[in-house]
Amino acid sequence: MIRNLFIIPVMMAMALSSCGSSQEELVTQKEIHTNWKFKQADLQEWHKATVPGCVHTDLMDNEVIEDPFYRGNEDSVQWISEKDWIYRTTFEVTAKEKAHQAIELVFKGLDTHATVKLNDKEILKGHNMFRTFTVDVTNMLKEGGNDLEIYFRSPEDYNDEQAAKLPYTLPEDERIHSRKAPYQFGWDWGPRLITSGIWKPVYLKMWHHARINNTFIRTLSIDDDKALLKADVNVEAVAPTQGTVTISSPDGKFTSASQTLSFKNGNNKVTLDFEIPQPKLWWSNGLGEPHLYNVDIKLSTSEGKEVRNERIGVRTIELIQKDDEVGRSFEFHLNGEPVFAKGANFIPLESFPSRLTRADYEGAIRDAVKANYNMLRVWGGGIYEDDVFYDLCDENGILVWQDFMFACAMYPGDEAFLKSVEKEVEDNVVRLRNHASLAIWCGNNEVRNGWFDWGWQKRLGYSREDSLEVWKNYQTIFHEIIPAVLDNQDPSRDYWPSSPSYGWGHEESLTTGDNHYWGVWWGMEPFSMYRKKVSRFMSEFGFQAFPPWETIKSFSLPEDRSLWSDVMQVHQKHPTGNKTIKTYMDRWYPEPKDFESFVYVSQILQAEGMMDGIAAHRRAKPYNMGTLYWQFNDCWPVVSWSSRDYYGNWKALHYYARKVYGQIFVSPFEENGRVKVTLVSDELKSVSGTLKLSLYDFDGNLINQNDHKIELPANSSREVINVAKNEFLKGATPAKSVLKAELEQDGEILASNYLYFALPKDLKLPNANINGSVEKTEKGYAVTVFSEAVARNVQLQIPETEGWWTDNFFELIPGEEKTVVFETEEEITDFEEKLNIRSLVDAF
Ligand code: BMA
Repeated sequence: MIRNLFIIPVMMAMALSSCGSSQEELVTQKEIHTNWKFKQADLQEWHKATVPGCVHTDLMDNEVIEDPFYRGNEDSVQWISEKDWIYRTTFEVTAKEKAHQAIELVFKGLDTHATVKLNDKEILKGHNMFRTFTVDVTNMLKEGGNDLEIYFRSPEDYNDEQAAKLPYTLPEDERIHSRKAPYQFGWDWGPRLITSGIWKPVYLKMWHHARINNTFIRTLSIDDDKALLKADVNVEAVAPTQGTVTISSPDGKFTSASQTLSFKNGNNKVTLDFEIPQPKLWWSNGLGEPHLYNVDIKLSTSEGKEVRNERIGVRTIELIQKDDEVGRSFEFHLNGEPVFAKGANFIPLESFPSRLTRADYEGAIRDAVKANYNMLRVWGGGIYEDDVFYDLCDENGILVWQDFMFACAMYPGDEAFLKSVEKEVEDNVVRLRNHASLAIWCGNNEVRNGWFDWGWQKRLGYSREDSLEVWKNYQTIFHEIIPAVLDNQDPSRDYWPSSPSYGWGHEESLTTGDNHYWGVWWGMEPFSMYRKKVSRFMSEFGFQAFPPWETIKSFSLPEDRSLWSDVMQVHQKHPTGNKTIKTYMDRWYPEPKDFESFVYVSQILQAEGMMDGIAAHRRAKPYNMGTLYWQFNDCWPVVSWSSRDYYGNWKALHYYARKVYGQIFVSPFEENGRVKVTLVSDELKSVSGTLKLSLYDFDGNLINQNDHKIELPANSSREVINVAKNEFLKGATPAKSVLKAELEQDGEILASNYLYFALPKDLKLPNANINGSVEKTEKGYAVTVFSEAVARNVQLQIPETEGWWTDNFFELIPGEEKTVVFETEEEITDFEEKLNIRSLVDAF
């Protein structure tokens, strides 16, 4: 008897596991992406539609409108968001599909005020493009054709209606009533293109018995021997049933953990602890490998199985804020190590995000990595990014600062709105919480700052009661609803209610928390103020530049190509943008000889000015522990603060960012009549080397050279040279001299940089006569250049060709050769004729 009892369960277990591989899938998914048509609600004609997509791109595909990015077309498409739109399809359901115990219709994203009908019956009303909507349609589907219709109400209409219900006006009230991407209503770098449509996948999810709803995997503790992890697996059952949940490693990196239990009808939470032996940690770019573990989460019941795969990183990430003599620190610690955050603010890559592809995201993250970023801030006026974005950040060691989507405005506080916000936050937290790259949740962008500093209450004539109510609604969203969802769904991360902590006019912005310093640009303060306005963490600051000439050509005709033309003004969204660029340019540079030269100089101006700021932040480590400039990218071809344009072309700033964000950064600078050199290291161990300082005149004569043996401590910033300027120059003319500073280790240059001793407009740069040779290489074309005199900001260009220069906007000292590669997949037969080379002196 005893033997039998013992044997039977083992045999059952064998039977279960042997059918494991052939077990049926519990869950099947079927996309509903074909046969879609759309029309303007008050017209008769139906057109073909693309799903996922949006009405603007559909209208373009049907040649109803022209490309809104071209010339001044933006204006001519404004009617679209004043209209209602209807999307419709018919999809087939087979008898086998219909036989599932549960069937859901899932909308990953409806933009925005959507009424959904299935077979003529209303099944959903949605008012939030950031949510996933799931409708139980088990008893509503027919075998054969099913009609699905979505009516999108004009977002402008909806906003007007909601605004009229309030006794006061909320700032930005033409957009804040809709939970919809704020930037689409127009921003100071973005066009006003307010989309409607099915912007994310729509599908049927069909299942038997039970299925996995979602998972939450987190690291509890790490030591050299092992990491302890916990997984919450949320299982939903159609009826009470037995099942097993298993966590395993598909590549044998850890021992599986499993639990068999009885599920009740509805939601069931299963918690499993598991251990990873000798864990390899996840590190951010520059500090080590962003190691990821594959984890399979499997649910099996007598009816079948469902397997989900997650990739997780073993790491700890904390925001450390400590009171000190000046204020309070703001620094991220990754696996216990303080990390200097280097990167920029990420806005949506597109005005029409539904047309983004994986390749678009790959290109963007690749360029962040190439410029030595380790952090991107997903800014609160855009969208919660696609899963692909976070996957790529995980794989590439890019930490993510994630804002919730609230920016530069106050928000309503009615029950329906708050409920919608709560659901949105929950959907996105659950979707993103397993990503190793996700470092922090942040409530909003500049909402608190705006309330206290931008004069809204006065301008909008608020009574005391109005102000109390609007502020109370703020508190409810950012200090009650969001923290409560995070407590429940992601207690593993820090929450920062609003960025910045104080507006840049406040003393505290320099001593406590994070800062958006806009004295340069908005305040017209000189770039040199960047050195004075160093805070604990710079989460925004920036300066505009024109996009590359080829990008300007893409949206303009020759007659549009001047600073004040109508078309160029359409592609400049800041109220005084071009004037501001010109004012700053006049301070530093002579008048460029033509518009194309102006465009080039605007990029140099941006790069040099921002370099001043970023270098100051880097030198101020550890007082300052992060610098995220405004802004990484663009959503259309425009003049903006970006360092990488809409087409992925690098402005000069992106090349400069790569240098200043290097693991080792050499920073020569002039201050109070003294020449100083600071060395910054982000390495976690000390670095030794030789600092080589070479002073040249513009003909390339070496005036002075000296070497200094350096021992640079781990994760530090050290001033290593501090000499009176006169003494340093040894009688050389400041306007005709340049210092090259290099850190050398065993014959290898770890980092280098240059310092000029006069403003660009006072420099006596001679004609450089840059020459070169070209060689075809595996990846493209290698160009070796040399010059007869010092050449500043050398730019190489191949017009009308897609490709990327491995370096650009660099300095050339006579007697030195520099080889850069134009990486391209194109065959360029007349490369040498096409190659344009210029340097700063050629612009005037
Ligand atoms: C910042 C951002 C954006 C804006 C940028 C430039 O404060 O948060 O609102 O685009 O300034 O003005």
